Amino acid sequence: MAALPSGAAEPRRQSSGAEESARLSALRGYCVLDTGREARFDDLTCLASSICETPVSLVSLVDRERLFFKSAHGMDVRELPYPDFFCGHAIRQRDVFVVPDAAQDPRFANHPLVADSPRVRFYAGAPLITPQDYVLGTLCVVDFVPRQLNPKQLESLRILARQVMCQLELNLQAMRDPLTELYNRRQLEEGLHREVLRARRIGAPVGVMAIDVDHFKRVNDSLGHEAGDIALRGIAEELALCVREEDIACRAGGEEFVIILPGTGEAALRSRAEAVRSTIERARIPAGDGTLKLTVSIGLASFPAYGDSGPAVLRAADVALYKAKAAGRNRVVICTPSGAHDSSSAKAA
Ligand code: GH3
Ligand code: MG
Ligand code: MG
Repeated sequence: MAALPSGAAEPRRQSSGAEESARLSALRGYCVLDTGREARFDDLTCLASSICETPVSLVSLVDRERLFFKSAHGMDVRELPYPDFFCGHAIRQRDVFVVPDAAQDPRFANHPLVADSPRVRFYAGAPLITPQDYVLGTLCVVDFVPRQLNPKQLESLRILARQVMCQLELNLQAMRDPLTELYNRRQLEEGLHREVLRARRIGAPVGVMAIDVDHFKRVNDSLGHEAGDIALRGIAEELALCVREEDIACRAGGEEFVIILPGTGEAALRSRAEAVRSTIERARIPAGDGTLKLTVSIGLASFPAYGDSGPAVLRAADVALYKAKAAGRNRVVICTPSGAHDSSSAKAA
């Protein structure tokens, strides 16, 4: 017997595949999955447990095939392979989702965590709603006896969920380059480090593209710095169109960009890079009052073939980029692990 608190908004309609994939993409954009514990989130779950008088409180993010807990108060758990458990239902609501007694609720009574140890009985989860209206997960409280929250506790849970969302937003701002809204240099280094660790664990490759706009100084010199900024934004928009959900597109600095491609080995990396190069070559990049034709040079490298750490792979991609410039620009170069190079997709500049 599930119950919404009185005054709760109507449940959101079941999300379509496209909506769910946009939601997952938004969740990945916050770069919080698989990150470690942080006191500012732990403080909020501690407060939620204390105010709601429950032994457990979690910041739960609903990923494609799991729940990832950014913070877990009162329970030593990092993730659960049950995306459709309580939190999976809670993210389809606009208000707190309450299950007073899971053992009496046909949706949850047979779930292993309800039927067996730890015999969860009570759940209340406030949705974590982004400014773009995606629900990433919940701030939830859990108990092992049936119960309810009083109106003050419900309101406190809503407020604390908004505070969790504020922390996630602050993270996002600290990760983004303000001009292009791509990830910044710091996130490039942290993201690459994280992806290399993950790839090492699962035995997968990580591809890296180092991208530099050709003769960009001429844009500033002829049209002015402001038009140059507009052109950089236009290039970033074109790059963003070339990336998949799991890729990390960054502005490394100036007119240099890096795309991290988890799970992408050499052959796929070459063809993805060639697609980026030709996308930019074909695009009309806005600048000043008109548009510009610009090109990029791209250096490629991948983990583990070209380096055994994030910085080593990035250095190898930079060496390849330097060679692409020296060979005439508007081309893709991948260095061989021994340092020789081949121009896989050379075009006359
Ligand atoms: P190359 O093909 O060798 O890369 O030539 P380039 O002119 O692109 O390279 P160079 O490194 O000489 O110049 C980079 C230019 O990018 C110089 C700098 O003014 C410009 N630039 C860097 N950051 C920004 C920015 O944030 N806004 C603008 N408008 N220009 C920038
Ligand atoms: Mg440069
Ligand atoms: Mg350049």
